[in-house]
Amino acid sequence: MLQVDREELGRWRALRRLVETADPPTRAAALRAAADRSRTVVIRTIRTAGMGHVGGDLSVIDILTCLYAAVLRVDPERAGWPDRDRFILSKGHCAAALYTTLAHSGFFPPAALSTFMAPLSPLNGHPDRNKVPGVETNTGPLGHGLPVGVGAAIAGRLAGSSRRVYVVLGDGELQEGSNWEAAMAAGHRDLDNLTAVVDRNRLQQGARTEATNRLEPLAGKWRSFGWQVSEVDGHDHLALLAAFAEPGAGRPRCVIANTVKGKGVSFMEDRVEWHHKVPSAEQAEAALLELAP
Ligand SMILES: Cc1ncc(C[n+]2csc(CCOP(=O)(O)OP(=O)(O)O)c2C)c(N)n1
Repeated sequence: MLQVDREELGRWRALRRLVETADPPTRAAALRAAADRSRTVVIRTIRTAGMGHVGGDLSVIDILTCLYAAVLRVDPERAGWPDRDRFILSKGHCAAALYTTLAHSGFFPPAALSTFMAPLSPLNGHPDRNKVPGVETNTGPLGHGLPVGVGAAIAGRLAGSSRRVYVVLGDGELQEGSNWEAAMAAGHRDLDNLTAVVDRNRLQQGARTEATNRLEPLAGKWRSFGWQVSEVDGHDHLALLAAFAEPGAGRPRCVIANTVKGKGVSFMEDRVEWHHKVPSAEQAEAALLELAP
């Protein structure tokens, strides 16, 4: 069973305090350092496992860093606290990015990441809520996270709780029709306790999203389903935080985060093959050098 890591927990609490109280440049620098550390760990984790989805991990890591360092009301010491916010990584193939962020928040020791996808490890290729503290729902089959998030938001409302639900989706994932049923239900019920974040890196497995099944005008689609929409640079931490802090309008919110698949490693950026290619020893070394020169 994975247990809280006290050292990481202390570090995470200090980061949260700093992000809350510091001036914007200091806040931005702290978030940048946290995200870069996570990128480095993701590369090492995937290299050790010999499997993973590095491109999508690197595109989503700034979003995850912002959520855990500044937005989500969670407590790694009480992972099941009833009024915690619920976070769902619907693009569950990017489990390495989620596990790294959870480990860096103190939910469990980062050393466990070296077992990613190994036989009997709790850190499976797709997240399992029964094995990993902090994981709220099992994901991997695309198109399920938002419907579950809608249910969780309705449940929160029925319970009279102030908790919020956040769901991170892939843009390729939006081609699953279940997302649009969920979006329609959330709009119909004015679920103002629900935030969807689209990791808009414009690539999916094997192709560009727009070549496979056009998503644009994406913001207009969400608006037409009754959502409040903002669009930001998904690698700009302060812009992400501003989007999450926007005053509500009594409707569900969608943040379209424009990102780059493979962000931070020049030879992986916006390259379709890095969806699930594993870096060689030399490539991993070059990537780590770019991330921490
Ligand atoms: C229902 C379903 N169909 C197919 C897959 C295989 N698959 C895994 S990742 C992926 C592409 C997802 O693209 P996107 O949502 O844009 O993720 P990202 O590019 O951010 O990694 C596919 C088709 C799956 N996991 N679930």
